[in-house]
Amino acid sequence: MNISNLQKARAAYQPKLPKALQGPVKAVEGAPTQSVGNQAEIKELFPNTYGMPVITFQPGEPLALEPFNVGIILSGGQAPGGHNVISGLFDGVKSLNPANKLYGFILGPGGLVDHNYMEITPELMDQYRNTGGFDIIGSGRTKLEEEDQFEKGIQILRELGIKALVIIGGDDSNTNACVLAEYYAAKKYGVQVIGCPKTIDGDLKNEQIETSFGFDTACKTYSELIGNIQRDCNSARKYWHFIKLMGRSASHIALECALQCQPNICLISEEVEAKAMSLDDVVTYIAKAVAARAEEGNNFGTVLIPEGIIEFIPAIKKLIAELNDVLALPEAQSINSANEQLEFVKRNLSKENLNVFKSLPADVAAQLALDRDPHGNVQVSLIETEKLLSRMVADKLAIWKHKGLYKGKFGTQHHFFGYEGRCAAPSNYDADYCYSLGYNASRLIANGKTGYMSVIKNTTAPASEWIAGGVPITMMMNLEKRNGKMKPVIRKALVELDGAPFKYFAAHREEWAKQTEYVYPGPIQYWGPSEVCDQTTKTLQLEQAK
Ligand code: FBP
Repeated sequence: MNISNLQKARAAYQPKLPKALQGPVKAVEGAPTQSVGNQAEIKELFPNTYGMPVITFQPGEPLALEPFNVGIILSGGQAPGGHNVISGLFDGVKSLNPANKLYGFILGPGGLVDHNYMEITPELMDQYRNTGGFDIIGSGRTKLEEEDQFEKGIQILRELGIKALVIIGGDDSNTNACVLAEYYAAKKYGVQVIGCPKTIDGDLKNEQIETSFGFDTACKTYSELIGNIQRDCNSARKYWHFIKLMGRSASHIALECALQCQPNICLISEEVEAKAMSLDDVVTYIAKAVAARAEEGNNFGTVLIPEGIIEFIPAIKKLIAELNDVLALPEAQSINSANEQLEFVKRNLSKENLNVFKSLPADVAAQLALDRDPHGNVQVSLIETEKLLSRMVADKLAIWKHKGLYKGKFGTQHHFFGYEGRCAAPSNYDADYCYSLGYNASRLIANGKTGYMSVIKNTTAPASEWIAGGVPITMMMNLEKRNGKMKPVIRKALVELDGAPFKYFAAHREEWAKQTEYVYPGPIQYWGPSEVCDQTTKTLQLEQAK
């Protein structure tokens, strides 16, 4: 493998661990827990893993353990720091007994089912410490939900002598981890399953999980790019830049980038829904800001757009809900051309939703009617909302110009940032956080836990003061409709409109819209002053401010 100088230097970085994980631990148990919703139903579905206590690790005595092997799976979209979760787990498992082995299942959960695996040796591990990407074993989106998948899994786990499986994923993958933990516990197979909170989207968080890993690095990477665009924009003063940002349904990434870069406009999907805005309302909001800046002679600016916005426009949300049901109908399963699918959808939609469907630009309507990802999500990253909105704003401005209400110029550029940040070299925060999450998972395994997610808290404090432990995954669950059926799932965390990050943004956005108060964050720094290298996201700082 050819190695860059940055990677060589970064390989020598020793990630920090919370004090409690620096030696042997003891698990301190809290009170029994409940799920966030549908308690009776979730309890019935998870009789063996429901109600377990939250665990906190404190310094303790060494455990006398027989050697054991562990398996690891990377699931879903890439997020910076995945390799450090693996290196933390590797070092943690080896610290318990150097004879312990770690096996990686290749290309996601499918690797477990298809018995596709490799041993993570010390030499292999050393090539990937503190690097971005998931390429050490690859990732995939196979959904683990069928008994025959679990049974195929147990065959290979037994063959390799694996006592515990760690699944690194977002809300959907951790939901699957919980279902698997429950199944193996019910069958008394003696294999533990531990989850780990990953996703750049930042929507796997709650009272127990401060942030999902990768959000920090991805947002800093996008903010560097947005800052560069804003500097170009403020130099040439001739374009409006429409920038779509990944994040699936939640607008956490767009909000964090807005807090870092102070763009002229940032849309927040959750607000669009709360205010019941139509597509035309959103377009008018942008067009008014463009016109107001033109009045001051500023025919340039930046607009941040969360990729899931279209799903939050109430009329379109209703349409998507019905489309999901229609696409889950048995007759839809044998359709094999996009055109046929489009016609099928049109035949089966209610009149009201059909009208909304027909009112959408053809490319957007077609995308909404296509297949969902394996977890039932609309593939919003494929909808070119940045182009759609800029086209509609241009049309509106043209009408206003005709009526003499607008005299500016409206030149546009379009960008979509998502894949650019998902495999970036982890920031110091993500390098330490991920290593700690992995190391901590080894302690949950050593303490015999299953159905838990590895959690590290208090992460705005120095790493030595971070709090390590585990949270039962059932505690985060409720019932939601997926692929036409009610299913137990981890509740997604959307942007809270009464939360500190949104309130800070809302208090400043009018000024940012009118003035040019751009901030240019620059690239992630790994060495240098702590205020440059070790800052957490603004979202976390505002949320955790006492
Ligand atoms: P996860 O939810 O699996 O972490 O993936 C997040 C994400 O990056 C979203 O922001 C985006 O919508 C989606 O993955 C894109 O999926 P794909 O990698 O399959 O194109």
